[in-house]
Amino acid sequence: MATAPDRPAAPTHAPENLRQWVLEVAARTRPQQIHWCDGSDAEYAELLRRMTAAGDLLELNPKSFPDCHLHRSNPSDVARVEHLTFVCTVKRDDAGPNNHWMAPAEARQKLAALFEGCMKGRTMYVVPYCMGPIDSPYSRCGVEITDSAYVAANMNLMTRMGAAALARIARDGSFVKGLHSIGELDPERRFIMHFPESLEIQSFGSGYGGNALLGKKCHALRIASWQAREEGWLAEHMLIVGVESPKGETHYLACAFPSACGKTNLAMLIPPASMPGWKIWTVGDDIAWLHPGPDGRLWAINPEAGYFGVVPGTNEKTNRHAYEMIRHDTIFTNVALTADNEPWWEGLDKGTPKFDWQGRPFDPARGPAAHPNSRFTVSAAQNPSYSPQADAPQGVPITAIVFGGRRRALAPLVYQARDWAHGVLVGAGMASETTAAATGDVGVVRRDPMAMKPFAGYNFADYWGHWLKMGGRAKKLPGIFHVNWFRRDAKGKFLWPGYGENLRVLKWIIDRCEGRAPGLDTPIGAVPTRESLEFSGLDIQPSTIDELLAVDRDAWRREVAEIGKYLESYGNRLPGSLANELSKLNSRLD
Ligand code: GTP
Ligand code: SPV
Ligand code: MN
Repeated sequence: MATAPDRPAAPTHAPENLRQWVLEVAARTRPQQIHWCDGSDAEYAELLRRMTAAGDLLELNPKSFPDCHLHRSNPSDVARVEHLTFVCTVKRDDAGPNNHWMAPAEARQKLAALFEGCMKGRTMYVVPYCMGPIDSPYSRCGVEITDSAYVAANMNLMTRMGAAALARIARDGSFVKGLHSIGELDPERRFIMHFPESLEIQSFGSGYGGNALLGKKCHALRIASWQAREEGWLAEHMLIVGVESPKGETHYLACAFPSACGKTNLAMLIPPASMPGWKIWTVGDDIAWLHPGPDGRLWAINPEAGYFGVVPGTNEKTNRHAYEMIRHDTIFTNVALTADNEPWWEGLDKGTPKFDWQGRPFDPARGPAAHPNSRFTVSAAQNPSYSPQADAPQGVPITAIVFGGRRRALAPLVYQARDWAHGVLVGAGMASETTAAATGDVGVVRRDPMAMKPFAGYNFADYWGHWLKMGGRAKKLPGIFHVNWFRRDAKGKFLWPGYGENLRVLKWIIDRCEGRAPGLDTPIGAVPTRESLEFSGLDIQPSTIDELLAVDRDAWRREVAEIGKYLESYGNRLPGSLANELSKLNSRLD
């Protein structure tokens, strides 16, 4: 329902603190009308209809892509902006060297000026959402106020949004306050600010992804990681996947890879034909909230209800389920178009682009047709491998935690940490080549601890300390592993086929956790013996396998020196036991 700002027809069960906040925001931003989202299908259809009429969405070919739409974002607004993302804590050190920091008072003042009257002539959407299954004790709610219909529609797909969330907010009494305006989409007037101490987010000047869909990175990672430390759990940039063996034994893995490094693909993996009987169940593709359960294991829920996934590279061979899933009821952002009004992207393997992602006639001289960070938004329920456990209030028990990065050299295909504390060091020492998911250079190796560099809402030193403590909280800890699907040969070709074939590595990981597979001890951890990895049906040279599993001591000594320097930059807040793990690794390498 949309009403004039002085008469916001709040639903009857909207709690008083929420009504007050909505009125306060409306008084400052002065929208033409207020719409309280109820999350219904009719509302979603109406949002899309309105955006299409306004030219913000293009309807795609209704025969081949029914109920699919294309959104072209502002060309200066195509990815997360890490340099404009701030954690505003009272004490600078609480945000840590890993975050941009601004004093809360200064940030509020800056934002107040930007938000003043910014919604004039626009509709203000009030979006109540629940991160996690509605009836899970682990779920947390928030409300995003936004002047973007695109954001409201995306939040419908990405979260449990609307009436049920509002009812839970009324029950819980508290919620994360997220305020968002696209402003003028001016990169010079763009800020993504977090106030973890008061559970607030304010985002101005971007309509894209993690900058604007505040339930995702802002709430479920930055704010939630802060709450998780206070309350004794973990909020992580991890997919959650169930791996069912031909014998019917299912194990759940939680895997942290940096942005655009293969989480969605691994979460929806299609087993290779040579591994019949294996099944993959997707619980989540981007974020995991992990809690110690009564049985002493770590249990994970996916706070999200949809996928905001990388489009380029998706085809029938790499990810058949994703390919099928995005053929209906999907919002595409920044893909190219064919003459038949079908979406097109690099790696699609069929069709030709007529218009690029900016709607210009495609000219290869201007770069790729689809933006490298073009995305699909789709409800998780459309995933053919969606796990029946994905809505379980208690989550799923985690057998292994897997870290991974995009490293053309050095990191072997897979290795296992010796124990939890060593595993925390493996995570803290992660590095990966940067991708198009954030603005800035692509392909530069940077440190990205636990794949959380852009997402940890507090000082990494404290975060590692919290991880180490979690080792004492859960009595049956998952094994910790590191993988790298992205090793390359001298010509720049990937050494490992990746995608579905990654199941071979997951199988070894599970077998290790179950005490069923041999490993070869190396200074950095255990790697598979050649016999313990399942290679039948895979066309790969034994020399390539050896290269993929090799641990080059000299190169690792240099790496560990780099890791040491990085960890030292956290000063005396760095946990002593992490420094201790590092020196143990150093002596193993000597
Ligand atoms: P975010 O949504 O940004 O967090 O990314 P993500 O980690 O979910 O990455 P995603 O699965 O979307 O993959 C990103 C890119 O890596 C896509 O272009 C994929 O096609 C490619 N990719 C995924 N898995 C593999 C793999 O095993 N090998 C290779 N070579 N490429 C892969
Ligand atoms: C990522 O960058 O890790 C994403 C996409 O998952 S965004 O929602 O834009 O952050
Ligand atoms: Mn992500």
